[in-house]
Amino acid sequence: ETDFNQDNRIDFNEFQQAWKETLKTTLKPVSALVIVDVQNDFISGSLALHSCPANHQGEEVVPIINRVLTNVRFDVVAYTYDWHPHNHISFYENRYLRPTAPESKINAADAKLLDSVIFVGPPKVEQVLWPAHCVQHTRGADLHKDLILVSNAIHVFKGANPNVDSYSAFWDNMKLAKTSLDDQLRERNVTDVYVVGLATDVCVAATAMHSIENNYRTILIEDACRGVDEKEIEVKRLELNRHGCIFVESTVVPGMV
Ligand code: VGL
Ligand code: ZN
Repeated sequence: ETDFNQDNRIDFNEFQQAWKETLKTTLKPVSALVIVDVQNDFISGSLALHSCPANHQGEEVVPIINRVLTNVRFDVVAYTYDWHPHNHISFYENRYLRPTAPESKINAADAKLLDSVIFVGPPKVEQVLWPAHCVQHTRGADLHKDLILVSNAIHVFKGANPNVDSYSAFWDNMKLAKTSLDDQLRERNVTDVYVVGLATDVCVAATAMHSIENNYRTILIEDACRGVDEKEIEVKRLELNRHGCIFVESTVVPGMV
């Protein structure tokens, strides 16, 4: 039994081409800071009031992200927005709007806040029921007022489909639709993606995972994130680590003083 297989040998030119690509990113990395969902509802609004993300400490990420933004010369900055219509599937308040699938352990009508329910669809999806949050064009969906906004940034809006949630800023939870983030990063030749924001174990983790899947060198700046659940944060940390995500404190990011 051998791994060597005549038919699977890579062509020498292909090999050389692959190395050229590797060398390009090794010698000249292009960095992007992706700032995930630093919106009022996750800091002082509906989710924070239900002691959901951030353990009420979501606002602590703002000065840290600002420090990173002002000290580190990122080639690209992207802001993501949770951006839901009022009838969104993730809202606890909307649990009567859709029929529960027979295999769901909990009927949506009997569900408690943060329970997970399977809806019939289409598409059939398992969904955690969050308090209504980040409704499009409301104050709760605005970025925190103290967060520095840089010009020429990318702005990505996700979760606009009423029937499918989107934790990641790259794909929705069912991978039915891609946002523009990957194309926009690629257009700018980004190789390295630094992820910060809210919530560590939900949208930050999902975004970091898809960043790795899209072959970006992915770095999560831990002190610039806050999460919902300590256990879940650890689970996601191990999973991301296993897939090659790098975890750092903001103080060691090149350029930080
Ligand atoms: C998020 C819960 C629901 C997040 C978004 O941004 O982490 N969490 N929607
Ligand atoms: Zn949401």
